[in-house]
Amino acid sequence: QEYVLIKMRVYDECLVGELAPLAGKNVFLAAATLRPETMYGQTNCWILPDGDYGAFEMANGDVMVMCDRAARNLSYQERTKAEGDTGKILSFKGAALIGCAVKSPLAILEKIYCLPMLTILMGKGTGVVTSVPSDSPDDFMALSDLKAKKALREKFGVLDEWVLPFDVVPCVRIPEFGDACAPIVCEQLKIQSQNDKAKLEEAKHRTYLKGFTDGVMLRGVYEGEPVKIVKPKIRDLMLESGDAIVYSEPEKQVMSRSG
Ligand code: ZZB
Repeated sequence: QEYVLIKMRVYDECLVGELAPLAGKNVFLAAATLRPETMYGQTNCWILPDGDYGAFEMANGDVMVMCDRAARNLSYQERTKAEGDTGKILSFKGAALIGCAVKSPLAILEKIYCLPMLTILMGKGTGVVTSVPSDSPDDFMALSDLKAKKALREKFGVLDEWVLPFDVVPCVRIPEFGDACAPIVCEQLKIQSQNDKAKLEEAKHRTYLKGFTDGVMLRGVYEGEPVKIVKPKIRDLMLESGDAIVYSEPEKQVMSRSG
């Protein structure tokens, strides 16, 4: 599987507390995505609060945050100083990242926050997931849960201002669903929460392929153009600017929740 790793720049003022050893460095959260064309619609970043994460120094001096397994993979993709050496400089639980503010490439919103998502799989991607609630049913439901449930926010120390002001940012039009397919499909299927696994799977089926085959860009330099034509161009744009890198993962990597 080949992902695009989006480099979400952590605002310097967030490098405090457990993250203080990273102060003064260029720190990025590395989010693995298959939908680079939806990056305009990012509203937050998802983290598993009790997941194991680390900060890794790359060959170019950037520090990237992800799970160990992803860093190990990158260390064999010529991204670290020495092959097989992840360059780990700090270990922490996901909880340390909640509330961290980032500037993410292409995002219309200047500042978005790290929030808890309980369904993140640590055996896939980097364990850092960028959130596009306009086009991803999982993201839409996880954000809706946090907005609706004060107790959930309190449980994870999430401040209202990190969540309540954030609404979907449409970025792809699908004729059948309008300018934001995820809320529409979640409504159609009467999905209740981020834990409604079977229905969310169905929602993903209904939207994933159509976003590619029928989607039209609503944002950016390719506004008005079909997703199926410009998706690779938007990916290349981010790779060329250095805002993203390619990340490959062995197909049969053992799935574990521990990373
Ligand atoms: C932005 C985005 C916009 C995504 C969208 C999806 C959608 P797949 O096909 O199952 O491999 N993701 C990445 N890593 C994880 C993880 N560890 N745990 C949970 N979710 C993860 O799914 C790849 C997508 O799953 C990635 O692409 C990422 O979210 C998420 F409009 O990034 B995506 C209908 C889906 N739409």
